This record gives sequence, structure tokens and C-alpha cells, in this order.
Amino acid sequence: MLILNDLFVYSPEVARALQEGRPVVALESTIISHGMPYPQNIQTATEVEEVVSQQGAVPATIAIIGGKPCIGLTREQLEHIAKAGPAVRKVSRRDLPLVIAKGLDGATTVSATMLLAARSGINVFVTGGIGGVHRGGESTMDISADLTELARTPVAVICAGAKSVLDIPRTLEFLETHGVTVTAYQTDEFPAFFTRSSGCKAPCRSDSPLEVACMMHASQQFQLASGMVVAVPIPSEAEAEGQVVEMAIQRALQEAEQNRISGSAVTPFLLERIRALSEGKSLDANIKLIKNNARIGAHVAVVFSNLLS
Ligand code: PSU
Ligand code: MN
Repeated sequence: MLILNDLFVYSPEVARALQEGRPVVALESTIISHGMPYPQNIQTATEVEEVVSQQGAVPATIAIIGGKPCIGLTREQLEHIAKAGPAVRKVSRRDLPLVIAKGLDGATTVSATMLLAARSGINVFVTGGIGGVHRGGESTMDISADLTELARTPVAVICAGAKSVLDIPRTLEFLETHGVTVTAYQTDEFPAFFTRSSGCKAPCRSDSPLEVACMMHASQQFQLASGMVVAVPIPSEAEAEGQVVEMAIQRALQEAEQNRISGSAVTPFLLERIRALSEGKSLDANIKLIKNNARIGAHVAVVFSNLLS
């Protein structure tokens, strides 16, 4: 039985679900603060939570409020992160000690959300896209902490792959080296977030939530202690917008280089420029794919929890 400890603040719904062994789905908060503008961010965050609930799982949006990792946010907390936007610190694994020790607020990235999810007893996490090896990463060494977290934290991350702002082939190589299971959902190709195709073959394919849940179970039984990427391609009907977005991506990459953007500012800069250059089309596609991921991820969580009971 899971012991809920006072390192975390659990929402009552999440605490009850975890104690009763019911499925819980973690959701990140950087996507709310740095990934989308207000008010679309709060609206999407709320709708994603509803999608998870409709599938019979309990949503647990994770953020740090006043130095406390919160597992499941109140409406006020969600509103606070959404309104503050990039004024809230973007927190990856390395930032956790500072934010906690100083009692600050923080929006958690994939790496920090995975870590906090695992420590609080949650094994399924839904988001839009994961970070990866940035283009030119072979010399800048700009490789997202999301990838190393996937190597050492046993959480399944349901996402739409990695954006083509990243170096997708190198991202997949890095994940292989670090022993991360990567499966594409109902496709043979690793998806590129806005587009269903990246030109890279996925290491394996899963055709149902049960197949994913069985791999999670095998990973757990053999104590691999590493995470899993479940890459779900953007729904075809949202992909048309994706083509327009590809043009914006190319421009955004040039601008980032011209403006010498570096470090943790790179991804938020690119996301915002892609949104502006595509006149909001990237945002529409983003919202659609996240909801699709939430539906499938919640389904995986339900099936996985049935396997265990
Ligand atoms: N990719 C997206 N949307 C996002 C992010 C990535 O399509 O919001 C966010 C996630 O929180 C991810 C983080 O964990 O950016 C990765 O940042 P970096 O590249 O600095 O590691
Ligand atoms: Mn980086």
C-alpha cells in the first residue's frame, strides 16, 4: 500500500484514488505556464483534466506552490500558474532543490513532473511533446533533462513524439543508449508532434492500451526502473494545420540562432515564435493533440491498474 507522505500536497481526489489503487494520470504545468498563452492555457488544462476523468482516471496536474510539490491542483492554483505564465519559474529536475528550499512557485517540465509523479505513486503521465536533443546538440550539448529522466524514472509518458525543432534521429539514439523503451501508438513511425511522420521508424509499435500496459508491467516486474515513451501521432484531421506549422518552425529556429537564445529559454522561445508565426495554427494543433493523448493515456492508466488488481 502506498504511503502518502507530507513531502507532497495531494488533492483529496488524487489521495483517495491512490489509496484505493484507482488509476491516476499525471499532467505537467510548464505546458500551461510556458507552452501556451492565457486564457487558452487554462481552458486547455481544464479540458484535458475533463478528458482524463471521462475515461475513468483521476487527473493530477503537478506544480510547486510555495515550495510544496502539489499533486492535483485546485482551480485557484491552476488559474495562478496559467495567469502568471512565464513569470513562474520553469522547473526541471535540477531546479527542484532551489524552488523547494526557497518556498517558491514552479511549473514543472516533463523531467520534474515524471520525478514527482513517480515519488508520489503515479506511473502514467500525459503531455504534448517531450524535450529532446536540440539541433546542433552534438556541439552545444543542449539535450533536454527529459531524456535522462526517462532513463531513470519508471513512468510511461504519453506524448505526440518530439517536435521537429529538435533533432529527432539523435533524440531516438539518445533514448536507445539510455535504455528507454519507445513505442509508437498504432503507427510504425515515430511522430513529430505537429505531423504524423518524422521519417524515423519507431523502435516498436503498440496497437492498444492493453499492449502498452503489458509492456509497463513487464518493465516493472523486471525492475528496469526506466521510463517509457508512448508516442501517439497527432489526429489526421488536426495535421493539415501541422504542415503550415512546419514553415513557422524553420523561421523560429533561425530567429533563435540570430538572437543567441540559450539554455532553458530555448524551448519556450521556439514555442512562442512558432505560435505567433503560424498565426495560432500551432496552438490549435497543440490543443487537439494533447486532448487525444489524454484520452489514450487515461485509457492506458485504467487498463494498467486493472492488470495490477
Ligand atoms: N515541448 C512542447 N511543449 C512544451 C514543452 C516541450 O511541445 O511545453 C516543455 C515541456 O515542459 C518539456 C520542456 O519538458 O518544454 C523541455 O524543455 P527543455 O527543452 O528546456 O528541456
Ligand atoms: Mn536545454
